[in-house]
Amino acid sequence: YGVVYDPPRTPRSLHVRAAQVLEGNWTGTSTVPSRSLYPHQWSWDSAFIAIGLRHLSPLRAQTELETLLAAQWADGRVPHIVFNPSVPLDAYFPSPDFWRSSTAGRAAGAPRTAQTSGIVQPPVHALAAWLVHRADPGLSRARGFLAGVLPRLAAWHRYLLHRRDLGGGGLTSVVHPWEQGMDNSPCWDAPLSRVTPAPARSFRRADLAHGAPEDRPTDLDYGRYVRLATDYRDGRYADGEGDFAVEDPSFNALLIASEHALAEIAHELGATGTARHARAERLTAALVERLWDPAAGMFFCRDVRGGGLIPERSVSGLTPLLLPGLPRDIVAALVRTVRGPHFGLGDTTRLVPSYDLLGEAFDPHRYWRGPAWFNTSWLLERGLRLHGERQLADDLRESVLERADGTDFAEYVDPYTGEACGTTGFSWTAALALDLLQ
Ligand code: 9WN
Repeated sequence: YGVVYDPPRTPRSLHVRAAQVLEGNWTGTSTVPSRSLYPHQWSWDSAFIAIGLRHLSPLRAQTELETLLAAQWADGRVPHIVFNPSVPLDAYFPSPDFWRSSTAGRAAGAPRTAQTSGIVQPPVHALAAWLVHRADPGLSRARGFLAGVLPRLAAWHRYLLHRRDLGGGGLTSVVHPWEQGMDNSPCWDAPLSRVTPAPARSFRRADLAHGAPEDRPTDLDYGRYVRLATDYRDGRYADGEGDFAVEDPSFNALLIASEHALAEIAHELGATGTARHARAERLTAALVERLWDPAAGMFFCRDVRGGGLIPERSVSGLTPLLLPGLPRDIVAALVRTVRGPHFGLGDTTRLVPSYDLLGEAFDPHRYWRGPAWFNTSWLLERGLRLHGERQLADDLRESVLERADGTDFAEYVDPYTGEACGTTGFSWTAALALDLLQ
């Protein structure tokens, strides 16, 4: 007696630490991907973040999406970055003075006050909005959340399907590697080789102050990114003229999944949603027709300017597994491919590598040229579960949680060793771990 009861300290749970990452990265109206490397709001990050945030605060999750959509351009595009005006210009490159959205973007209807980039990112937003709604339908209805976002999401999809059908086959094209979200994927090497890089001295990278150069894209890649973005800006962000146009399987699959979600949203608001489901099915057929490669057992990108499929195996070509309307033989082939030697899931790897383990350009540390990312594993986990591959999905879920935990929510990891790469305290890693914990 006389002893004060003082229980041994237990390590803080994964749930609590994930919540702390998201709390620390919250600005009051949205969440930055990383305080150091990415100090603004990013489009597809916010969608993934909202999917996790809904388990902590449905209100914050709704606000995250509303903040992003408030910066939508009048032509329907949702910008890939919404800049935080209180962050110094040199904290991230390219900064608002590069994009000049409120002047160069005027013809395309950029907002007058908010500063944004002029390119887009994958349309995960309608899927996120639907999942966020379902986390707390009462709050969502009371705030008119879905009724508020539906017109914006519909305009966003319209922009992609009409202004960005550059190949003429019904699919959407990306006009910059940053749009697709996997910046330096080897899929872009061939189409990028036709782009004359901007001189290295004409810009100053900010990312190298926070990330190891061997984990980031090269200076040559950056020269080409800058050239493409400069040309797009100088053309007043009009679509259809640039040197780079690629139909990407992951970008289009996310659009299709979001189109299905938009049908659910419309249905919830009293419409039938049938036409949107039908459109999603037509897009799925176009995806198979234009991008499926039976010999490889996966989807490839199509180089719209160069005129053919790009024979590089990237995780992007597996992502369509998340689609409900995919033919059974294609589902079976994708499952074989993800377990086979090129991706090694459950064999040599525990999270899905971003690129072909046997590919010439494979590098286990360099960004999207091999490392495993948490958002792509989350998407594949959903796809495997949807198509009845329960054991594979369970194992992948376990690995995502274990690596998120063991790396302090790394941005990405070495696909063989699971070692952390890039930054830590990365928002979508924390958010998607939270989602899988439920
Ligand atoms: C350029 C924010 C973004 C992600 C992308 C990822 C990376 C930016 C960069 O970071 O891209 O948009 O500066 O490298 O590739 O997927 O959205 O997390």
